[in-house]
Amino acid sequence: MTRRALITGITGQDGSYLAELLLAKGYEVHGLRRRSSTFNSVRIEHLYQDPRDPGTRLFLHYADLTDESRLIRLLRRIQPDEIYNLAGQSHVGVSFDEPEYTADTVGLGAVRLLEAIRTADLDCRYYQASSSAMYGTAPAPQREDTAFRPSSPYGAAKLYAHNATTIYREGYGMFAVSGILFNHESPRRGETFVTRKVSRAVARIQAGLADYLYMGNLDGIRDWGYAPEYVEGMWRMLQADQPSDYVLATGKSFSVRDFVIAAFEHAGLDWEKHVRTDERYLRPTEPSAQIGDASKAGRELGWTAQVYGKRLVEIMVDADAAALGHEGKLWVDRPRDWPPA
Ligand code: NDP
Ligand code: GDR
Repeated sequence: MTRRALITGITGQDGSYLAELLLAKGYEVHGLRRRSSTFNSVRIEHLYQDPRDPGTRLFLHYADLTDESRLIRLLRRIQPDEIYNLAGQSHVGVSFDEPEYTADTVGLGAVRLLEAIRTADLDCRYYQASSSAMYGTAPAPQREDTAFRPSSPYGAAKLYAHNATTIYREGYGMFAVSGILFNHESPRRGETFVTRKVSRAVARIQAGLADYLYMGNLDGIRDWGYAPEYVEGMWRMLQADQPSDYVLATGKSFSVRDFVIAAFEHAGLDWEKHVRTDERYLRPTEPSAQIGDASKAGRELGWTAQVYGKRLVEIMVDADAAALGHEGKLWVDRPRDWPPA
């Protein structure tokens, strides 16, 4: 029997890679998309299938996590076996400007979806996109049993959704799990997250289209992995015998400054000539160093990160440089040696 999956946030970075993965595994994939005045489906354009074709296995539905009745109606109609909740306002900096909206889409959005599953009386498995931002000021390395101390409205909203997922698992016996994912990047990363902002700027400066890159705090320490590997980890969590939460991370630390230097060096440029600071990109608070310990996922799911550090920087800078040459079509973004040997 064909398995059926529903992805909220299918138009985002992770949603696009997850849709690719599930289609390759033979799933029928349903995705929620938001109504927008401009096209917001560029990351999944290459996966588009004509809904009139009888063999179609990808279906998109207009919906928003702020609209509970729509979620219930859709779940009743689609009857998914697996739900991946990846949707929501995902920018930490923006969450300081829009804390209420962030709480609504990220925190309450997850609860609306969990309630819709109960209301529609579905027997399905649920994945919640939890985040290392929930650890906030907790000291590194962080793992599943590290106490959460979020330091942003986004981290607090994610923690609410994370706790709700645990409550629905324990209270209603649902197969509901949270993947606590550390930063994962790719050429499909949104242009305002730091890695993509840097790789895009480096490509443009190298091509003579820009002179300067304006940055905020360069001292932040992150654990940056490669998004296509992380969606495989999400899928494995839902195939496990028992529902349990897992950290996915590389375990390697890199500062924002390290990333900037590596990106400029890869393009043969001197970063100090091109990088300037702009206070607008500073945040009211920053978390402590974010470095994950994913040994539980390694032991129980056989998952380990393969791509990180300079290799990740190179993949992103090369893709942005190539995109300048082919009209920004970033879905052609796999490095030649993918998957890594
Ligand atoms: P993106 O920002 O790329 O994608 C977010 C998705 O959510 C988009 O499809 C967006 O739609 C959709 N969305 C936003 N608000 C709503 C709403 N109100 N209703 C329905 N859909 C909405 O994020 P990523 O792909 O990077 O991340 C996926 C999830 O994982 C997010 O929840 C993020 O917070 C979380 N996460 C991400 C990590 C990372 O490093 N990437 C690490 C840990 C957690 P549209 O395209 O229309 O904007
Ligand atoms: P993060 O990622 O906050 O970890 O959230 P982001 O790339 O936004 O910032 C990383 C670090 O870089 C510093 N920084 C800047 N950040 C941005 N965006 N723009 C800048 O100009 C800039 N200059 C310096 C930041 O201050 C920070 O220290 C990401 C998101 O994907 C979340 O959804 C996810 O949950 C977490 O990762 C894990």
